Amino acid sequence: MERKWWKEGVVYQIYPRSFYDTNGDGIGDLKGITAKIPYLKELGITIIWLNPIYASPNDDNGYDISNYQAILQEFGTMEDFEELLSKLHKAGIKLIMDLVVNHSSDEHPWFLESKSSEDSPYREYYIWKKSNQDGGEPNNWRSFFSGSAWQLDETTGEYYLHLFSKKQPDLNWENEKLRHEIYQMMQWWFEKGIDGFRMDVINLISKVEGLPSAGKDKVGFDGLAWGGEYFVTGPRTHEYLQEMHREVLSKYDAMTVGETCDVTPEDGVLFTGKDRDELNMIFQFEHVNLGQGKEGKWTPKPWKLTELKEIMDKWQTKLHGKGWNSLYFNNHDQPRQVSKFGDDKVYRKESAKMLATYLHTLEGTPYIYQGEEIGMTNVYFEELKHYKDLEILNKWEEIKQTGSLTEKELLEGVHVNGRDNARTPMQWNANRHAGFTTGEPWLGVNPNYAVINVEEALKDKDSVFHYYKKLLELRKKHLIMAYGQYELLLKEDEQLYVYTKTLEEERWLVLLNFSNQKVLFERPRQLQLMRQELILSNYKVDEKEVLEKNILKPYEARIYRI
Ligand code: ISL
Ligand code: CA
Repeated sequence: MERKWWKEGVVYQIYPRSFYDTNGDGIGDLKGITAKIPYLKELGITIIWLNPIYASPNDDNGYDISNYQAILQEFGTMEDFEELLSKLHKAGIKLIMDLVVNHSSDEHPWFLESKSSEDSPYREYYIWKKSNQDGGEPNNWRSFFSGSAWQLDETTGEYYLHLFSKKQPDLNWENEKLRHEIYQMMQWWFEKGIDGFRMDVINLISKVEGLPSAGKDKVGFDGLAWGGEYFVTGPRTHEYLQEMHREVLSKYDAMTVGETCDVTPEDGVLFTGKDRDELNMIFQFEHVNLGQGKEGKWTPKPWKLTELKEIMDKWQTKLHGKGWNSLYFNNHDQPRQVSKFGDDKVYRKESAKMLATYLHTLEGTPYIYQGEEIGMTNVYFEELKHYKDLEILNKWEEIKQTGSLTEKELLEGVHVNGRDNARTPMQWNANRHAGFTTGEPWLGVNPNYAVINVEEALKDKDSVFHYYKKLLELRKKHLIMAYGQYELLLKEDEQLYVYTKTLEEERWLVLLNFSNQKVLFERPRQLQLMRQELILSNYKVDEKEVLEKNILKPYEARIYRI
């Protein structure tokens, strides 16, 4: 096992817009993060990942960048950033930034230049095409945010590609000049002292030459098609990442995590393999995409524990000794984990602790998304108009035209999977707007803040927060949590998730009840117990209770040394 700080650390993800507002404009800011360093320190995290804080027209909350080397005014100044970074480092916390370079904003000077004329030196910074023979879009690709992935620009009469919103034109990575501009910009941030990058949709940067239309069999209700085969982990992806590593990453003790959709563990080994010189780890999506129906996330359906086991087991075993996993259940794009994978009503605390026990005992680096550590839940706004996310709003426009879902059906889907579930303001206390702002918050707070908030969690010794704190302390003491090899038991069980962890002579057993019922655990015969020492549990357990036939309470979690 090769020890690394980014393997042993625990990452805390901050969505700055919703974290803490210090000037009453209803928008979280950098000073707000600095103010909360003592809180983060107490929790015990060692790395922070910040969602984009760069200059942006905010079509997609900062994922549309108009200046990669300036701070979004609403968030503060470059001085505020420098102060944050130096205070984090003083507190022993590292900082990784979001790198969004599959696309920029359409208001980036590169794009303004690029669209001005076919002869612009910046033309080749983006992906331009003439219309097809019928005068329509160059191909049939659907964008991630509904509608065609192409937008006609009047100035030159050509279309530009945007896999996301039309204000997020895709950068042309085929262009070496563009690539080197990006490497220089990354270097500039490293020289400022940051510790790494989370790379947005980094496996979309290489597109298949000619940008062919997807097959007729892929065309959907909107006449468009998912063109993933032509841009997901395209032909030059690994070449670009190796070049980036050579030019920039290899010069720093950097942490990198790539956001990669539609990847297999085999891809995972290619992206994160020790000798590949690409990335340290990736975010894969298979487990968070569980339970999607005919219109994907908008039409949720039940998922089974055996499906989750199959996915996670595959990633755990196939990357062991070869690559490295990142461990997460939620982030700024996903519903709250306790709502999706646990129970956000009766067993909110129990299931939040159980899920934490799971993620923090798998092999890999765990990520905590802000508010997860106090068990924040999905928000169930009563009308679509209360949501702000363009993914939701674009889908709403789309269904008005296609009629593929009713408004009520869409609202139900949004309640389960909408991205704003994760983006409601952090709940600090029971005061107005959860203590997030003295003004009007940019997105409504979750009405449950009177019960679920940081102040409450700090007071209650039995809170989700204090359980996370214990887990993080344990992780600092016991290398087996990060590095131990995972082995699944009771593969077919639909309620219990049981596995062992092994590191040299050390062996742990993790017992998790993923259901809201009492479940009988019968010790599998192949599981030998040399000893039985309870390390952590989310209910009171009689330490003398012998592991043989035991009743596990709803969402119970136990870790034993055996
Ligand atoms: O959120 C999703 C599910 O509908 C994804 O499709 C998501 O858009 C995808 O994972 C890419 O996410 C990243 O890039 C987007 C940005 O909107 C997301 O917030 C970001 O995490 C475009 O930059
Ligand atoms: Ca503010």
